[in-house]
Amino acid sequence: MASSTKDVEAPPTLDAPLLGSAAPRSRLRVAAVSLSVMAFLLVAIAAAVLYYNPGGVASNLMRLRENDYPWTNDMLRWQRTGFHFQPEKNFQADPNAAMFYKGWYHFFYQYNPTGVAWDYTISWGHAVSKDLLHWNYLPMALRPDHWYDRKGVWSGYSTLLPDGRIVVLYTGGTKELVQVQNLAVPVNLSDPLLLEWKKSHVNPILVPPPGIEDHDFRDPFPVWYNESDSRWHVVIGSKDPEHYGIVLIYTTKDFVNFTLLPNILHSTKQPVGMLECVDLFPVATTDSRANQALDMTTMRPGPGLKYVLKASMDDERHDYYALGSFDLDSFTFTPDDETIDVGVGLRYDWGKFYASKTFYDQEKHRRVLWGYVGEVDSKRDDALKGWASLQNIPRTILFDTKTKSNLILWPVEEVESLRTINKNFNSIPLYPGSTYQLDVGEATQLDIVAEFEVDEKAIEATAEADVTYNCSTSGGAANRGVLGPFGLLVLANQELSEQTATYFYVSRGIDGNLRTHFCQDELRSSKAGAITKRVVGSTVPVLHGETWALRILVDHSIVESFAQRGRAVATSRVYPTEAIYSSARVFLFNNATDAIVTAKTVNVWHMNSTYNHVFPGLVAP
Ligand code: DQQ
Repeated sequence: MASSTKDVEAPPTLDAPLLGSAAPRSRLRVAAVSLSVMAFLLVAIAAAVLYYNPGGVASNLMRLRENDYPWTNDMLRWQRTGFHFQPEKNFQADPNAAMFYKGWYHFFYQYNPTGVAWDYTISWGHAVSKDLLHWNYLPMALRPDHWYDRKGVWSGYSTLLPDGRIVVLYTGGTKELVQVQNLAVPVNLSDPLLLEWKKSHVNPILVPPPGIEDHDFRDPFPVWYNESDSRWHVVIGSKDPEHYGIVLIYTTKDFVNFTLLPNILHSTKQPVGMLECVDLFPVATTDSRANQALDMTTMRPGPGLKYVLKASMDDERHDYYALGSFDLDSFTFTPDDETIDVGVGLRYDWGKFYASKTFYDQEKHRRVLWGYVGEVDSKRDDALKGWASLQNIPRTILFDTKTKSNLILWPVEEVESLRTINKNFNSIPLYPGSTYQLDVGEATQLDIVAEFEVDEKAIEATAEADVTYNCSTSGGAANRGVLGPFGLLVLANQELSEQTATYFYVSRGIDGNLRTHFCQDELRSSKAGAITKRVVGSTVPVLHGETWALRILVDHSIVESFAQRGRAVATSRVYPTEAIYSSARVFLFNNATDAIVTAKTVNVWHMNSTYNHVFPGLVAP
């Protein structure tokens, strides 16, 4: 269910600095004792302040728990982003698709208007933008105000139909928590802001069919329009009694009367559980059309096309996709490779990213992806901040015609318009075990593009190395190998005791083949406890003749990293305590034992802030 965060791991207890000379043990002991005394004093002072000042920022807290960090208001304020979409306050989650309508990008999202966590008041927030970056909040589109959505207006899709109509299909939680599907439409199609919405008087339009549990039937999505019989096909995620994920399909002519098709669109080969927020779309696979996104509603299967089936896995809270084919007669999806099916193979993002959806932007002929990036701090910290969760910077999606095995996810081109001061670095040799500070000033809002080369001689001299390497079990950037890790440390303090490391780690198999791992290490991202810190990542294809390429968007408490121009992505939420404001730095590093790595080019841009504000003349949602 939506209310829980299931990928939480126990925070590790690593405290060694990543690089540079370690302090002698005696000094460490003295430092540790002084730190403990200071920490104790800070906690005691904070507890006293809270106890005697119940009207203060943390008035709802009577005392700090053991792992609580004594955040200051300045620290918490810093965590709010500069160029990401954020409501003014409270909790946001699933993007509920988007559309371009009469000159505006409309964005809908799960929003709790009353608190910083998911609860049954979950609604549809609504905002508009001209450029996907500067946002105007509008009044909420849908609230839980009928019996069929009393326990929440859950996720769904907003769809612009080819005939100009707009429909919203969404899941409602009834009083008894049965998941039903509902229809809503804009009151006035000539209003570019689509300010008013009305729910259909025949809601609910669908209830769970026989054999489907009441709480396993959600997130409807109109995928396909069949001109020959004027029918829409609508898919809904579910799971079967054996815990295999399934995608149900209905047909409808009017979004009121539906027929359940006897076959199912897809059943997972592994018992991966409930499929949330199912998405299905075509991608062009030929070089001539490689830069072109395709509209699912009108595109017919044929040569030069593949289909992407994506589902958000409720059990593990990650978004998986599979590449495959689509049969319009049987209306079924077949993955190219069953071992890379949804739930077991490729992911949109190897970090924190969930409940994503795409929309086809007919204005710029591109497919755009949003997912929400939840918090990994404590509920108490969210209450102190007054807000929770972010949306990633929207990403375009294309098929990778070079590897033919993955998608390419890349920040929308509009983001580049936020770039201001640029610092460029070329041909910087990084010797084994070294760091190199990039002198860019305050490093809290950045777009970094870097390319690395690894010393050919070291690669040739390495017969076999780290065949079983895996980002998440590796211990992170401090764990040295022959050919890695190397990359960047962002949101780092001068001493590197706080840092988020984004890096490559090259291993070599006995067959001689190199394998590149792309990882993001959050283990030292904050000195605060009560934060989930992990090493995330996966392998990424690096083709013959290619350099190792990274792009990193740093925006206060979010780090979005793209390897090999978007073949693999990792997003992290991080909450530094020292590497903030003017103390945030960025470094290159090479922690390989044997290879010299050259940072061939590094471009660092400072990023302008965008606005998120109430649409002029309207009242705050
Ligand atoms: N969140 C929604 C559900 C969806 C889940 C409820 C995914 O409709 O399945 O807020 O995060």
